[in-house]
Amino acid sequence: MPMKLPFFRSKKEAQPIQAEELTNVPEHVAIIMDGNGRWAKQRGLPRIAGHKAGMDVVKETVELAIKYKINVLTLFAFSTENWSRPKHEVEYLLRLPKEFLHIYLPDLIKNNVRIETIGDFDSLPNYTKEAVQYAKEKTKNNDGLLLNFALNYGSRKEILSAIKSIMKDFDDEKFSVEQVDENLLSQYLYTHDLQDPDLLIRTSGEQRLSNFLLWQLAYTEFWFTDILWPDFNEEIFVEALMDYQNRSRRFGGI
Ligand code: V07
Repeated sequence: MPMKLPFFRSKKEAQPIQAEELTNVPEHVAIIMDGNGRWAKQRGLPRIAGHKAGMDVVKETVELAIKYKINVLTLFAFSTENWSRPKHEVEYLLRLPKEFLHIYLPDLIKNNVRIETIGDFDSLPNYTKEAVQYAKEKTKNNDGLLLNFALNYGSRKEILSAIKSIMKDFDDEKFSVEQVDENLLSQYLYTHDLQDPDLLIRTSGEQRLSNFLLWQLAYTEFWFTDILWPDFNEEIFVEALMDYQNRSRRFGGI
């Protein structure tokens, strides 16, 4: 018999599992929010309708992360590969940060959320940069959930740019070859002051990393679901958290 704990204890009670009942919650959860286009297609809607629906699920997921006492939530919002999509889709996607913040920033501030990004920020359009920079500034002293958006992010690019910076600093005699170790390289990544993710979630049935956090996910638990991102909800999230809890319990038992 599979030992799968239900989100609801029993149909009769229909009492959701309390946040306090989850132990060993991952401190840092990273999510590849896939399946927005497919969700729209299934409804005969344009792809951008899926992105919009996905945006609202981001806000719901932030609330869940707070409820379940997660410290860091890293969301893959825009990859360096996304530039090759049709121009109107790219433009729509890159307007979403501003739209999201217009609607939700006051609430995020109220909830003590700090907003950060990883990725090639400078190459983003001004309308994206300005809105996100404003939000970072407004939330920089908050010490609740760290909401970290991967924006124009690509892991190989990140590692390459780290290597280039390391070589420059080596040229400037800041350290010797012997001092180049994992810790030093980590300090040159976008994630330099972030702990590595404990749990990676990818929606929509794809089971690959798609150039996301290749270095940082070395020891991370992976969790995949066929659910499309706009359908992601508390029940699915709790299932992922419980699977993580069970894996870490087994791991701890050895
Ligand atoms: C985007 C919605 C979620 C599904 C995946 C693709 C579409 C929220 C943001 C965002 C980013 C930075 C920020 C505030 C909000 C976002 C993009 C796409 C590019 F500071 N959702 N979302 N950014 N989607």
